Amino acid sequence: MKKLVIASGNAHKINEISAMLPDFEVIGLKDIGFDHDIEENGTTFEENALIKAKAVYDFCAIPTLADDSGLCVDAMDGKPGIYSARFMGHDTSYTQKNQAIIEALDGLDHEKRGAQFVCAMAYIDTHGKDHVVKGVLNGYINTTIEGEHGFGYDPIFVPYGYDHSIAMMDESDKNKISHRHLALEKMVSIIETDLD
Ligand code: ITT
Repeated sequence: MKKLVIASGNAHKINEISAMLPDFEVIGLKDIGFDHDIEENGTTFEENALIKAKAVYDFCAIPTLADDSGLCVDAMDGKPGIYSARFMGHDTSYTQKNQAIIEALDGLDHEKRGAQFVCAMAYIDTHGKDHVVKGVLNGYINTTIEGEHGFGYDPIFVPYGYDHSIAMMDESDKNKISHRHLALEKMVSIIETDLD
């Protein structure tokens, strides 16, 4: 089977990406013995995805896919953005982070509650060449936290055209519309051609 490494320490991301790549053998950082911290010092999702993919490819020389993603809230000038994982500190619970975003938007009308889930993916192929794509899911920030599925900011984000948060969807439904799906849709033909 065609093998690639997912350069992520986030088990939720790895599960979603693996489910969307059923024709590939997806291995993780533990499988290759990679336990370094990667400094994500880029200024964009694309730069950070590339930093992660390169660090892992340089370590193992196996084709590597990395995901840098986050929530951009219009009324917060695009924050937390690339700092989504670090927003309010790594030790703060997502219930607190989600509540803080709802409070920051308190009283705003629906049209001012716009937000995007963004996912940049970087792939380093068998020849060491890099490829970067991006997927964006548009929606809005709800007034309450709802749902148990997914992770992170899913309980407060409602995609346009839906009435409930992503955390109310099961994983297979999220994977049909998510920012991660939209990015992977662009990347999959590149990976298939490379690993053919
Ligand atoms: P790796 O860098 O090891 O992949 P990470 O979780 O630190 O893991 P990021 O730096 O890309 O990854 O931060 C992504 C954060 O954005 C994630 O921790 C969530 O807070 C948020 N996020 C991204 N995709 C999401 C999704 O599908 N649903 C909810 N929140 C998401």
